[in-house]
Amino acid sequence: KQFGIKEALEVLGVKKKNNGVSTGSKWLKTTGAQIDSLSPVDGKLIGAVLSADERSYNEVVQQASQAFKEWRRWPAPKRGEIVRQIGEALRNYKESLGKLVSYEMGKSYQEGLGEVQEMIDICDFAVGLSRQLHGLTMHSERPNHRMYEQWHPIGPVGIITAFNFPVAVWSWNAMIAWVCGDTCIWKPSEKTPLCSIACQNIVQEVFEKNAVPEGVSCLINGDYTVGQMLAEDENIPLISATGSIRMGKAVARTASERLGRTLLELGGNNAIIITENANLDIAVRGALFGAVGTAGQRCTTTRRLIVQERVYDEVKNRLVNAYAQLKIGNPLDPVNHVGPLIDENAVKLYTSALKQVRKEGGKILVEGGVLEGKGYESGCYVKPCIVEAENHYAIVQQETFAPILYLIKYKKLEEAIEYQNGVKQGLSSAIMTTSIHDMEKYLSHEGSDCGIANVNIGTSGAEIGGAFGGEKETGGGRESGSDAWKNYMRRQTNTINYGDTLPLAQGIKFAI
Ligand code: UN1
Repeated sequence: KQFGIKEALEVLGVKKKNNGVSTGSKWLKTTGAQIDSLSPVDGKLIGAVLSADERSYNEVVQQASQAFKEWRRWPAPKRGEIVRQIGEALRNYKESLGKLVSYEMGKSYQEGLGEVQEMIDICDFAVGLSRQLHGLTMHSERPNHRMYEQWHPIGPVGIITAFNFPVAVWSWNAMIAWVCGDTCIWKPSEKTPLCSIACQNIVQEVFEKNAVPEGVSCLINGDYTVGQMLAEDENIPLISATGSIRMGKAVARTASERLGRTLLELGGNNAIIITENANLDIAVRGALFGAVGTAGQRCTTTRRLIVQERVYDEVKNRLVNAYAQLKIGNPLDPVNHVGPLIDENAVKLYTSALKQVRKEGGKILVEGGVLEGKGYESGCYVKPCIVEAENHYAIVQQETFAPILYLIKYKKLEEAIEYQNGVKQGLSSAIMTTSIHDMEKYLSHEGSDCGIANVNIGTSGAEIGGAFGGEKETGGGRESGSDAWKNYMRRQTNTINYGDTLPLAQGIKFAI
């Protein structure tokens, strides 16, 4: 069965062989390694891109720095108008781009469309924001003085993204950074390079129509060594990185060495607490999508289910039944719920996690395994599974990017919250309850310690309007909505004396 991938690639201007380094209209010569993009859906080669080498990297940074000098002079609402047009273009390309995301990354077509919708939403958000980049005014302690703060563009921003949201996470960063007056240099995941080519083409179409300076949108494909170049580079005042904790620590270490800023959105080990009085229909549905959606490869995926002992068996049975009905297969086929993992290495990590949890004493409730045979030729399809476990198991403490759900029993809410917070990561969390008491306790200072805490909603599927990110080893960064834009600007405090004397602050007397 054909799902229109060929047509989508054509519409998006993605070729068999693509140069992976661009400053906008220009695609730069490079001697960098070729990255082949294999689809986890059927194992076939979709196309290839060339990585950046040192020379093309330097050219990109120079162009982005030069473009910044001009772009920052465009009035913010004019920059917003450009982003508005990108949102329009994305509406036109939604089906094609959603298809490419699904085929190159392996998430369902529905989720591919959802990802493009997130891009459209952040464009809309950024357009409004372009008229609201406001600072505060304060009262000076000195007579005839005025004090205020303003926000200025910061410079070229480095954006490192992961394979699991190959287009949306870039857009959260780029659209906001652009209305803020920054230029962007995107280092996409080497597992989903073709998505980046498509995005660059869409943006370029808009930029060209509006004579946006060359270098406002730059692309540098490559592996971690290219990301490392960004982290080291003093010309890049801010690095926004999404991915593993290991990657985030490396980026943070390198960037902090030169006192560069970082915005990190790293791993999660997200839990849902189900209390005894929860609406179990909502709870089970929320847990199901949270655990198996995107084949467990969201940083917001539900990895742990912490269930009150009185409803434990019922939740367990309902989930086991639901898992039995899951259809695993080609994510472009709308009958399937679960697609493949990203590659064979991810399958290995999944298999070894299952082995380890068994060794630690976990009891398998829904058996896992790698699927073989017709439709599963890529070797990347695995069965979502459920394991009865204890929170302290070493493997439960880790984030395995796969559909493995750990069930944990509790008696008292305090204990459940302790389990939930008792991991190194702090991204997303949820409670399923109808008790106001439990809900408020969960949301209070002694409740969830995560960046996201939901009630009667699963852990994944956050809207772009809120600030997205988490605490502890998740990295502390906040992207997307609310006032996350402040990360992409520099703050300046200004005090103006409009009198004809010079009173000093703190009443200091200094006279000759
Ligand atoms: C990610 O997995 O890196 O909340 C981002 C969600 C999505 C974004 C996930 N809106 O699940």
